[in-house]
Amino acid sequence: METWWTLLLLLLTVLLGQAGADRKGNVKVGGQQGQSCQEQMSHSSEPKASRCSYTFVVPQQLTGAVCVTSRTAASKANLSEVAALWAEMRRQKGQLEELRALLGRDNGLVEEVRALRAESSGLNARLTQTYAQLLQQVLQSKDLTLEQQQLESLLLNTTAQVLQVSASYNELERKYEMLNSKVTNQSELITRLEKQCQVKNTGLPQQVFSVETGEADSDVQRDQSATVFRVEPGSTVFSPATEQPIFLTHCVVHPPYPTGPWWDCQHVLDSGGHTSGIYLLRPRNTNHLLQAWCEQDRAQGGWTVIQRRLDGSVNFFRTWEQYKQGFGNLNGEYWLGLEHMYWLTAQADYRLRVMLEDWQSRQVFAEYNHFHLEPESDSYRLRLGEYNGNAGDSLSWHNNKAFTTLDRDRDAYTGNCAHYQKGGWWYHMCAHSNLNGVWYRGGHYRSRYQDGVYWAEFHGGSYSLKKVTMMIKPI
Ligand SMILES: [Ca+2]
Repeated sequence: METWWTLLLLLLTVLLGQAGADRKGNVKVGGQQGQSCQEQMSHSSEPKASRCSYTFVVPQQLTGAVCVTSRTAASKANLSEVAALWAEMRRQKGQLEELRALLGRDNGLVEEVRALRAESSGLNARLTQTYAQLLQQVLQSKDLTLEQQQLESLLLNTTAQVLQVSASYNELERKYEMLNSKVTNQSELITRLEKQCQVKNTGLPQQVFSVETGEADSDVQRDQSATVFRVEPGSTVFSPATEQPIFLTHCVVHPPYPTGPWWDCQHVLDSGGHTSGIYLLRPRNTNHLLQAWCEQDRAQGGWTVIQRRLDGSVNFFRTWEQYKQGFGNLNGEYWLGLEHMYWLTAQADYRLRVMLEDWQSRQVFAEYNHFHLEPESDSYRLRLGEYNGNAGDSLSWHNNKAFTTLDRDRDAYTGNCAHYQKGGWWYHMCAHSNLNGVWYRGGHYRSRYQDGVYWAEFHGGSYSLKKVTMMIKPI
């Protein structure tokens, strides 16, 4: 800065000296600038010379004089002050710029803060709204749960009522069948008595009747302790207990061979009973009496029928107790009873033959070289041998499975298969065969569940078979 000021002074001096030369003309002392200074010197002697207070310095090295003001110190002070002020001013200006820049940034921050506040307000509003919605949903969910519980309770009550009605209906049906049997029996009794009278009158050989005290004729026996009587034709028979006339349940003519009870139908055949029909059986070493249909005409005979379907006349959607004791009509559709099957198959080694017939009268069979049931304590678990036949094997899948009914669930399914399949069977998860299902007319059936009388390997699960017979025979 000082150098800059010095140069400025030198320039001013030169300009002043030139101006003086222009005014006086021919002054030549050591150069033009020297002349100018001398002239100024002469002027300085004048009264108003104080106005010009220059000091002439003529350095030898310079070609012209250098003018320096006599008030150099003061001027320097003023100039330095000015310079200081300039510097201060620039510094303050700089600070001002910085402040402006900061202010600008602060303004930006303020805007950001405002925007954030606005956004925060928006978020708070949305949060409040979401919370209110959530609360409403929770309240609605509670209401729905309550309604669902009420519906479930209602459903359970309704199911219980349906079961009660179903049980009542079954009971009524049973009573109806019993009464019907009584009427039939009485009619048969009258007919037989008439025949006996005719025999007596005509002198034909006597017949021996096996009779059972009881109410129904061909119903699967209800009283296992029933007594077997030999009745002479023409005699009046009374029940020892009730003194009521005994209903002749069936008439088996067997003069050539001894009367029963027999061990099984093979025993009947071996004893000369070649006619298919109802026989009284008592497995070896037991006092367990039962009646069964003996099939002596098909597959070499000797077969004890344990199950038969042929016309849909009997309802097979039954309870455990009914499946245990047996039900139906020995002349038609029936289930021999798990307990009877157990006693029969416990006395010897048996095989099972399943005979099937479709609605086009095509007949097939499935045979298993071993068949027996475990006792009731093991839910009459099925034990089956190897398959042979032309129907396909739809029972081995049920091997080693317990028996399940609508009121006793022993299957591997989470629900009760008997409810869906409408029968009782050695259900697994659930069935490849369902021979105790609903008897549908015509074969292919439509149902919500696979509940027909089917054998999956023969026409599949949605085809209800026309005729089915399950029968056993000792090996
Ligand atoms: Ca189950």
